[in-house]
Amino acid sequence: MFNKDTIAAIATPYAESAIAILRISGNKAVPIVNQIFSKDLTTLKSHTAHYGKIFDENNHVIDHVLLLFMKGPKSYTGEDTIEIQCHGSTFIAKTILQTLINKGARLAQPGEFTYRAYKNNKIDLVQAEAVQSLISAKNKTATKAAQEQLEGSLSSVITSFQKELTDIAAVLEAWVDFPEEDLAFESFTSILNRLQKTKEKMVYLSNTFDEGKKLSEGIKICIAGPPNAGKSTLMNFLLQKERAIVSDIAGTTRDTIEEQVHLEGMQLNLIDTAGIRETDEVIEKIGIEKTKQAMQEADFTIYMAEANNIPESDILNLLDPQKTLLVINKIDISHPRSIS
Ligand SMILES: Nc1nc2c(ncn2[C@@H]2O[C@H](COP(=O)(O)OP(=O)(O)OP(=O)(O)O)[C@@H](O)[C@H]2O)c(=O)[nH]1
Ligand SMILES: [Mg+2]
Repeated sequence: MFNKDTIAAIATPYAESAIAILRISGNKAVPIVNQIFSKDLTTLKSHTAHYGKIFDENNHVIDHVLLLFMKGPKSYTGEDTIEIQCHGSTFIAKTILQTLINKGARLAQPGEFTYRAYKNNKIDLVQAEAVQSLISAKNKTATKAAQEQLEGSLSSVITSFQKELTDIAAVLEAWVDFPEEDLAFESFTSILNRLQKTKEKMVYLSNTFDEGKKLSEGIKICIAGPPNAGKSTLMNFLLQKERAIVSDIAGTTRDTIEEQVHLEGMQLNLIDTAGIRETDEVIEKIGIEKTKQAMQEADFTIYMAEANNIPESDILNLLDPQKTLLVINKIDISHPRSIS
């Protein structure tokens, strides 16, 4: 149930840092903070920053802080909200939090500030989800997508579906309730068309889910192929560092190696794998099994082969053409045969 307690929490990670930020939200935020801050908050203008001291219960200074005051409803949660920026010692932040709790605040649950923003109609559920995506965004593209969602782009599409379906339901109900009236304001075909169009738009939107997931988690690209093809060389080149061991001994890479690289804002999760070949060697066999699994799980596979040793077409035919790029390597020392 939505609680009207005044809540408080440390908003920054619990670790030593330059500053730490505490947040307090609720209708008692001002009276609670007023008991421990060196300035009278009731005289301060909303959306202003103030330098001052925070005291403990024995009137000893805990820290010199910067305090931001945002009067509700013009705040993130829609309630009176105060942010306290103190020095980033975990002891200082914890002591201020404990003092706030002793003065009447309650420790916030995880996500409770955003929950209050939702309950107070500051954001809808889709935007609340975007806040989490924005916090966990690891690259430029994912950040942009989360920001757009937070600004309401996805919410407005979902609202338009809701509106269209409510309109259609109203027409259908009118037909059912007043069959004798012969309500001819919309034909049956036109209603079917509208439903069909809305369905198509919904399917299109739900198909973008995978795309969104790739944006936030990155695209998994597996580099696979026969031993000695140059897979690890390619991996190192893309990473611009000597991450994987390269040698002319076939079977050098035994285990899968995963590393990330960013390309124009997109995160690529590159996986170098053990070369695929028939072998009785136990460890290499396990590595090859892992290669096959990595290929299955990957969004895309770069299948690399040597120009003078291109696998037979029955092997190549096993590759999924939709998500495989065949790369012929070592053309400097050979001439590729034609691939059927
Ligand atoms: N001539 C030539 N040699 C290359 C090229 N690319 C890689 N090599 C060499 O080929 C050998 C094998 O390269 P790796 O990158 O270790 O091959 P791999 O596919 O990872 O091999 P495994 O880990 O054993 O499966 C190394 O000696 C590389 O220097 C290329 O384009 N031309
Ligand atoms: Mg290798």
